[in-house]
Amino acid sequence: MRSGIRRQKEYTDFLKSVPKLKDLPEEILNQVADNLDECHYTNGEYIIRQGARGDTFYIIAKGQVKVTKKDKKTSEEAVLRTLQKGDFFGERALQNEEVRTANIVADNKDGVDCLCLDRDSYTQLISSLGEVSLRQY
Ligand code: 6JR
Repeated sequence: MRSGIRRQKEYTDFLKSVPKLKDLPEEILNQVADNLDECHYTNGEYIIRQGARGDTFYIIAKGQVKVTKKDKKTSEEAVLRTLQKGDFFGERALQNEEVRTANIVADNKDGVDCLCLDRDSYTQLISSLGEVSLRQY
């Protein structure tokens, strides 16, 4: 079994490869690493559903996801973009306590792994980073 310390080092190293997170102070990165959970999704699984309430922030550790949004008129889901390893999502519903603005669907035949952070940790450790919390699309 991996020890907690080894896992923390692995997560911290990974976080340092994420462009918008890597400049956080070491102490904050360590606290983020301490609070991360691993979440696994199968191909096609909805990680986030548009309109749902949400309390989780995600960083992709393996695979890619599709961001889709329902067209009000046609009710069809349009693909807005794909996100890949090192990209994050789910910040919007945490930022203003509103609902999820888009769907996030796992898009990798071997599945998608994310590192997940709960609302409290996000609020304490990451929300002050404008590059994450104020991201414009
Ligand atoms: N738009 C997550 C990635 C986009 C994007 C456009 C929008 C909103 P969440 O999808 O956080 O959950 O992290 O809401 O907690 O182009 N994402 N690309 N969201 N919203 C979201 C983001 C991520 C879903 C996007 C996103 C919009 C457009 C018009 C309101 C009105």
